[in-house]
Amino acid sequence: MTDSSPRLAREKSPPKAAIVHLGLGAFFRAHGALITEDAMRDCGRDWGIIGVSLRSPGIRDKLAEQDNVYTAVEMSGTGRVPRVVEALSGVVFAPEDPDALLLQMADPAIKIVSLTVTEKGYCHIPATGELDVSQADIQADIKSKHPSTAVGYLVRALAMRRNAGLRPFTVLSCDNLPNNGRVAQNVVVGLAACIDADLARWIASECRFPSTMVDRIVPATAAEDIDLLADTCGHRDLTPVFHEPFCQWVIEDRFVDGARPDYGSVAGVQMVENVEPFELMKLRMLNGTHSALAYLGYLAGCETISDTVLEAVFRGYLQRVWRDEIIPTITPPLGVDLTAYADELLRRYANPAIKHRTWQIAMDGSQKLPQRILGTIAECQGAGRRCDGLILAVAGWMRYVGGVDEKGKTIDVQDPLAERLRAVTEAGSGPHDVVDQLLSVREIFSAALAEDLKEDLAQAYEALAANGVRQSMMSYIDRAR
Ligand code: CS2
Repeated sequence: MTDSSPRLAREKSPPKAAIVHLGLGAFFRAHGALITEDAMRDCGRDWGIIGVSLRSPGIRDKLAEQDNVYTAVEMSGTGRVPRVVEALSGVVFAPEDPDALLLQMADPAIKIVSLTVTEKGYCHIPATGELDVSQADIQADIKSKHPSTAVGYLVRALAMRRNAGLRPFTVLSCDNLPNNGRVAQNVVVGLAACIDADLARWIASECRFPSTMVDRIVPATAAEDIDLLADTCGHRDLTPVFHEPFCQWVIEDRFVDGARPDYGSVAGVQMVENVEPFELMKLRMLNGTHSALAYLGYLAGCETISDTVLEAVFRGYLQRVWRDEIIPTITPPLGVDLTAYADELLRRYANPAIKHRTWQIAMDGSQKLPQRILGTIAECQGAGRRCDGLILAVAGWMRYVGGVDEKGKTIDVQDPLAERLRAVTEAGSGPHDVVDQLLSVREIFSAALAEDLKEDLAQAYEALAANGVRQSMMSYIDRAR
């Protein structure tokens, strides 16, 4: 990037804010923000977004230098299509001034607070979907009026609205969790109940928490892409986002007083009564195989998802896992052909312009495995069907959290439970013991599933250690013909 390139600048005046979005990462900036901007264009009303970063000031600082606009670049085999996004009305780094953010959230002009805070941002117990009150951050948010968690901000802002006699906002979860609206409701009402029972009752009856299914592949932005963009577009953008062409957002149409942008007018968006069939399909077929490819691919030395599916063995593995293990557990949403959906996923994974690192997807496996893979395994086993492909993926995760890849190189394992998982692995005396120890982590595996899985998992784990990823996949493919 040359410093002489002109700085990116806003062309129109910023829209008036009606949405606060918590978690201003690349995903939201390449998905919800774009869709909201399209909806604003169609309905001619202001649904500007105040983007909130909860953890670091970096994005706020960069966006401040360019009037809070940024470039979203669609990447495909045929080229790059840049678009400047002007949907942000403002950007806030929450810890710097929690009171100011709460005041904004309590402003009657705000109708929606949306969230992309990742699985762990809900501070819930994955197995039950309820608030984990034992977490230190949640304990702190019960006591302090200056929250640190997204859940804390939601509760304190809703309390302010109630005290001022205002209507609540809609809480719109956009994270990859089954029933994400329900989980959001559980944790918000759960925290409110620890503070004020009347507030909890008011939120439960007046607030709305629609579930949504979000889908677009958006890798973390890499430094070299930023340079390339400056060369292609001629303007300097400190924080662009790069995404695939595919975009889907399925939203339950339950908003407080019906107040929402005309999302339904935007291509790729569906307003529905019940999002569950879409969520299940996407979490199991896309995110489940993404995680499988992340662990197995990383161990085998593949840097990105597109690198994995360049190899016939990974493609063969994927196709069998979809056909024999995942699809049989899913009731498709009306009109959707799951085999065609799988074919399209494979094409999306193969997009050579998207550099989605296996390491990035491998993060936070303890929070992801249950809804992405373990539910499918439990259902297969319940129906008496084998699911050796998914078991191999879990064994891959177990090898991954052990912290050493197939070439003996150390892995930087990022997971809220990383230390515990590593300690458990190191204390294990031999493969069977390691598998047993990891299966005893109850946040991830139920006792019943652990019991059902232990023999097959130990075998898969040993095979991975002895023969490596590719050979193990090959044997699986041979058995599944
Ligand atoms: C990925 C998702 O990082 C991950 O865990 O599986 O971010 C995935 O790219 C999106 O859900 C696609 O919609």
